[in-house]
Amino acid sequence: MATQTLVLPETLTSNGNAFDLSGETFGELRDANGLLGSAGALRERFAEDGYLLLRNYLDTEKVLAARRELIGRLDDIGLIDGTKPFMDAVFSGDTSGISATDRQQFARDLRSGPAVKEVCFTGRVMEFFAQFFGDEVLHLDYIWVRNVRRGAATGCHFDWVYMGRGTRNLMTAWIPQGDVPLSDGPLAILHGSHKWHELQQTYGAIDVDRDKDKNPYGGGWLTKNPIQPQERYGGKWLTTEFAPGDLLVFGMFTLHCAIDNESPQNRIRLSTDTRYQLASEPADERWIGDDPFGHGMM
Ligand SMILES: O=C(O)CCC(=O)C(=O)O
Repeated sequence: MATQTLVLPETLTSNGNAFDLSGETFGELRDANGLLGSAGALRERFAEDGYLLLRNYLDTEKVLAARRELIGRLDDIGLIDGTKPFMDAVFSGDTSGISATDRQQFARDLRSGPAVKEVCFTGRVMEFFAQFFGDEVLHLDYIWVRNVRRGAATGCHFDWVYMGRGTRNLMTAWIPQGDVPLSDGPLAILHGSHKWHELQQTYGAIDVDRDKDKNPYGGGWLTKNPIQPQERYGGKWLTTEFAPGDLLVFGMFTLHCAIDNESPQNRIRLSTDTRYQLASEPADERWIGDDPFGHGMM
């Protein structure tokens, strides 16, 4: 039985909008470690919850190597405060190196490091999806590296609006590349949202590239305000404090957002998100290849 261990602060926000932290509307993600080894039980839980959380599942050393690699790249352009422990990834406050750097090239450098690729595309993650899908797995090649400084957060969205040109049976792996305590802006999942068919047929039917300029959401996010979908449809926002080795998996129609990074130490939140499917099913070509362009190009 999952127990509630999360100690909540007075307020938590996403893009400045406060969550309702009362017990019926906010809680903690439950882990699915006890179901490992039974694909049927994992699929059943996923169908029920719209996500699976596996604690301490990935090779922690490899995750820490990926973290080191990412921080090294941020440090190369002056974003890391050298007076603080390197692995804390404390923001230097100096963004002059970013403006001088080609942002797209820098994002490419972040996602193409060997240690990050190893965590996302080999070993435990692939083993998990092989078990979950029960057949040969294809990973999309794009690694979305999030290096989120204080004050920033991802708005509420379905991943499908960005990568909906292949199978609907596509899964996201959100991997904390290091500790992500509540203060540093972890991901939150709106429990129950994967069953909201009306939202799938409205907002969920947009394609951010095809419907560029003419979708009512002005981009890929449903809203910046996590309360809004809850007021309309219900559901419970769930999050947790993540540690290196944790793996969070969810589907294309599970609404999620990030909590604002309010790190008192000014830590940069580091995570990756990547996608997996059955090799036999159609894949969204925008996310495949040596240097996939992702969305926003066609
Ligand atoms: O980490 C984030 O801020 C957003 C991640 C996300 O949207 C995803 O994993 O699909």
